Amino acid sequence: MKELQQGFATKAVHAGENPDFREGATGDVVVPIHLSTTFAREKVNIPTAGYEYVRSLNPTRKALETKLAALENARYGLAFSSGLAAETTLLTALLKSGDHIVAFDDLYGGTKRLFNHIFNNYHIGVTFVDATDISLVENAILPQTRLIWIESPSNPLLKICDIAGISKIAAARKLALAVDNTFLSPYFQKPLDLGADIVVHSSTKYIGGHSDVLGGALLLNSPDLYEKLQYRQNAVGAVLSPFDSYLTLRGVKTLALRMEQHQQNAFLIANYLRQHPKVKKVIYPGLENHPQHALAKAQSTGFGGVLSFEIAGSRSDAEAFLEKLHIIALAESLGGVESLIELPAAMTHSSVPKEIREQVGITDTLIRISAGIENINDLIADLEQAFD
Ligand code: P1T
Repeated sequence: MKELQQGFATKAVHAGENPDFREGATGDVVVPIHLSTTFAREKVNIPTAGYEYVRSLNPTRKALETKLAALENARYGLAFSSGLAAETTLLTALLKSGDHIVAFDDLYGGTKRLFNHIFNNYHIGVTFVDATDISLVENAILPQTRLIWIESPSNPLLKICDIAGISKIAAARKLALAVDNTFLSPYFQKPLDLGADIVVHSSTKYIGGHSDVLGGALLLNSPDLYEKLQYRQNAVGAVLSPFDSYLTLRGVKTLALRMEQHQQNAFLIANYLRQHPKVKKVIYPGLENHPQHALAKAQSTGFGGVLSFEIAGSRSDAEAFLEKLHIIALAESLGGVESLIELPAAMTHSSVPKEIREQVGITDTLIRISAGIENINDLIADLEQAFD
């Protein structure tokens, strides 16, 4: 099958899962879950079809890695046991003691925790900047900087940064640019096409899509970096299990359909919230009043399914509102078929100190919604009764 000419939805279904018609094979339409932890060989020095031991290579995980690479227009893909496992493995491949990272000041709280409380112990420094302003990124680069790390849209403030612009700075200074593409998924944005070096995913979110599997992925084009990452993926060992690879493969097949519905519901919720007297501010890149709306439109093919808003009142008003919802689940995470809502200050970003949260704009009344694919009337009715 010629994969390069195929459309996104076709690749989501077929890439990495071409039926095997060779003698002895069964022509499975769906890649089986290969549970065997080890692979026998006939000759001491020749692993059968390249397979030796499950941590280094597994056929189900390989199929997922091939599919995700196809979706991100990447040459190579690697699947990990979580988004943070992918991030950790990448950081070990790119950095050594004494190196420095320039990172967006609005990132998933767990990523900040990884930089500030784990990698700092290995003398790896980080400077956080508002990456919506490219000059701040450039000015933060030190002689020992090796990596620029961004999310766009960012979590939870949905800020957008200029991926192509930052990739030019990274290339000119010979730095690696990693873009966490979790919020838009490859359906709406392809950072490698915009010049990024590595795409990072928490596949726990839209890629898995059903809130039932934890995973992470790295997608890239450089053969040298791929070799380094493969080595570390095996050496560190944070690989995606065969069963979780299967669940993710199953989930990602409907990514195109789901993303359209997530986005449609996010738009309708954003417009509903915008006119509500108890809402102070709605943040959604699809709204024309979003400060980087034009940039979002130019570098992505959609705005995604996550939005945030400021509820009028105090933190206890925000908590009372959240606790009254029936359909929309009060839960961390995002990107599943079910709508989720959360209070970043108390939940996903509680590991970020309060003064830093306030500096970047994560107030105690900021609420984040991951719009699911349910009937929109039911979602709006649920919000309405919680406001009342
Ligand atoms: O949870 P895990 O699969 O390890 O992925 C971490 C991660 C990485 N990058 C982004 C942008 C993320 O949003 C996450 C995880 N985020 C949540 C759990 C959340 O509710 O925001």
